[in-house]
Amino acid sequence: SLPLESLRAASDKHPKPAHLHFQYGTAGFRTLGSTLDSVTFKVGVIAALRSKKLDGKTIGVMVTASHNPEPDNGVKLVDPRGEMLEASWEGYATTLANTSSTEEFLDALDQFVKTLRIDLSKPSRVVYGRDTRPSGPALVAALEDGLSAIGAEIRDAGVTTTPILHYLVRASNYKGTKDSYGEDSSEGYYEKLSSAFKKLVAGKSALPPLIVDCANGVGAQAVAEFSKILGDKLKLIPVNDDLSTPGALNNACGADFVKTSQKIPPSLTSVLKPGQRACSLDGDADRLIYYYLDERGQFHLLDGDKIAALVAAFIVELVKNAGLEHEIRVGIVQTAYANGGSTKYLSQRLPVKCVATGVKHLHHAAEHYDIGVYFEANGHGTVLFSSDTLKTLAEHQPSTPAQSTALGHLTNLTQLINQTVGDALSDLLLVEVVLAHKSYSGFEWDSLYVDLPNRLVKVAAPRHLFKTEDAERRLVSPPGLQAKIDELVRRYEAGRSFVRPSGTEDVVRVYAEAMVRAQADELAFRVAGLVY
Ligand code: 16G
Ligand code: ZN
Repeated sequence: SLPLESLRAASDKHPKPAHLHFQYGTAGFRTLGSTLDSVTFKVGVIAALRSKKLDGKTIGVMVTASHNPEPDNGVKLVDPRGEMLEASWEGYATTLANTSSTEEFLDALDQFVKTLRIDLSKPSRVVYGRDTRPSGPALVAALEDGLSAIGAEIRDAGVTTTPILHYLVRASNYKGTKDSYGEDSSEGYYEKLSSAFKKLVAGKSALPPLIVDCANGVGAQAVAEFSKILGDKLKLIPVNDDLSTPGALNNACGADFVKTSQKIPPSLTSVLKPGQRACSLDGDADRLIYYYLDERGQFHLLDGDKIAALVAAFIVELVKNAGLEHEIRVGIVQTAYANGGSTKYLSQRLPVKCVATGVKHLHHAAEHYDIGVYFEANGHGTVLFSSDTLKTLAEHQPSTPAQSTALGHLTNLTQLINQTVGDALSDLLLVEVVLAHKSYSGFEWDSLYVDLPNRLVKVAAPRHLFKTEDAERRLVSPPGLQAKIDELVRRYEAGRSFVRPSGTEDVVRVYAEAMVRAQADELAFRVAGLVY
């Protein structure tokens, strides 16, 4: 049965703030760090129970608020294969997080254990990490209180990137099996990716150095590690790698800043030369955005859509060169935010599916392809290889040296790519591999297709009134609003617009694109006017 005494004592130390409602959303629980103590404690208990439910498999917990402001924080659970928490548990987590007293929490917990028939005699194992936020250590202490109240076997991964935490979960659960994911340590992660990278660029001439904006977050740590191991193979120049100045995290830098404001971080003004590639990570290093300035100093964004196009084209070419185009079907998954230019370019070459925002939706849809490439426009994404594909790659007998080379590259890509979740560092190495193979600069990469001008605005409207269908591309409620949007959109050349409630903030988002800049802006503001 549940260790009620230790749970009661621990729960008393972590009372829920009255009047606050918590919701396990697309990115776990996420809000002001100073309000998350009780939630994080309860997540510790839930993580341990999830592990017991899954026969002692290792569960991950990451404390981070990613690209959000430094005072925010968040906590999310990672399932045994390194994936997002199973959807049905999001609701249980929300219910438990909102219990308002220790007695209520213990009752709900007891009910929960009974309903799900959790065998409490099973072991529980949990690995956890946090980003660099100042509120992190106290939240981790609360998490540890929850874990030890149940008696979980714990492992502290310390300050680490979100994708490394996902890697550790997968590596620890598949250790010593035929599905082994690499050595179960952060060193194992760096080693696995670096050695795949070195094999993939062997014989290629080294690219010019790459500027990496680390968002003043934990990504700086990973960039430093890769720089050490990769040496001359890839020269990384870290900027915004200050982990000690309060308030610096994600402030006027990082992937979200660049994508949203469509300009370079001010801190790069004196560093970035025309034509030079640069990229930005976000605060927990699971998003990546590239860009460059042309000779006229004009900014060119190479976002998640451009990364998807670059990577998918390269993989399709390798599959063909390996003589496997009939065995392996490559497909793309996007969201409504994908630029119309990218969707057009990709659909002429590959099957493309559109799903609702949020990594779990993209990830699951990508699993339906033999090789599934998914990226959100915001720079979060990865590539999944199905287990049949891995088998095909291992067993295929190439009939020419060219086939053998392509097959080798594909196999190395399966090692380079972090298939558990989007990973800024793994994606960075992947992009650099493709650029080296194609001898592309940012300019050639950018020329794959032309982005339609677009605008994203937030509207402070009551988001619970907004319901969508068709992968968030159409509103079903409030009634009548979609017809008005359709009516407006018709008046713009290449016009497209949609409205959806945010899953992470208390706002409604409006996206619009059109053939020319002024029209995209106008359409966005007029649709926003309808919403308000
Ligand atoms: C979270 C999601 C991201 C999504 C964003 C949308 C994960 C790990 N992250 O950051 O995929 O694009 O939320 O936010 O799922 P929104 O609903 O506020 O627009
Ligand atoms: Zn992130």
